Amino acid sequence: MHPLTIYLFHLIHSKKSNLCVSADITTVPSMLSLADACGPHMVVFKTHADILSGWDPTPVTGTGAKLAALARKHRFLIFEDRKFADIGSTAQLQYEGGDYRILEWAHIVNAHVISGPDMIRGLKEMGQGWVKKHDDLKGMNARGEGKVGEPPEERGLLLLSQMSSAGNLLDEAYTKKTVSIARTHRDFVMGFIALEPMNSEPEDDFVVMTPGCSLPPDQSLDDSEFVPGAEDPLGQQYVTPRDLILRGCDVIIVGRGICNSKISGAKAEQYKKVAWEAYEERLRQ
Ligand code: 5FU
Repeated sequence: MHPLTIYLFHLIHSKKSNLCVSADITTVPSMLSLADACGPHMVVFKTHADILSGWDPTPVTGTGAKLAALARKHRFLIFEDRKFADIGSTAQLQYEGGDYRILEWAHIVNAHVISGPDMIRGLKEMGQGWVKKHDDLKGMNARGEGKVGEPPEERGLLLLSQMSSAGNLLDEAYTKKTVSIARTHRDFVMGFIALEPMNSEPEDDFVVMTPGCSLPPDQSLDDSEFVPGAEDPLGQQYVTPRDLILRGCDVIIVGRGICNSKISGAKAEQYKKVAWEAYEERLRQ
């Protein structure tokens, strides 16, 4: 199993949470506050670095370092939803370079395989190179933890094998092809962004993280400006956390249902509880 997957499942069970909070907000201070407020309730924090204004690229003290410190404080994995899709060489530059230097702070990134499998090889070279460069941080225990129980310095990739948006072009043949490409890079590909489990061969141990997840408004709690329904006005399609977990997804990804709320920590806790109850129900079946 991929080392980050081992750590992820350790977190899922110790925090009783299958929740990934997606930071679909546009300033660095609000993104960091969201990570801090939701940290106790989530196992993964998903970012879109390129929608944030005020990104501080300074090594060691900048935005990436601040986010990494929160991940250590609350124990969660950072997933930059970069959706790489270019040729391998360009994807490597996008992963390592620019102001964001994603490689330094994101445990997980994702990619479309539209440009072919060599792009995965390119990203894998960078991810594995990063781990080698950080020998001191590499040692993991059996739970997949790094030093003092913190997230390990491993790097992993999720492939988009399905999407939640209406009319997307990822048909069944594309999904199957994506999974078969993933099988050739098990040492770097942790799993998929998908709407259902993708494991079908005995040796498959891919994780599935699923966006397009919402709860109906809760009168006692809900103060969101954006209350997700069955669809948003731009084709996002929503399913409840319970549905997703019962169909076998490992982690639910929730964006505006949490991050548009003034009480994002309480909303995260609400999503966590509903998903965890469904997970326990699934384990009993
Ligand atoms: F790959 C995908 C996908 O198929 N659907 C998505 O919604 C990614 N996403 C991301 O999950 C999207 O870019 C948002 O960051 C997030 C969902 O946000 P929402 O506010 O919960 O709809």
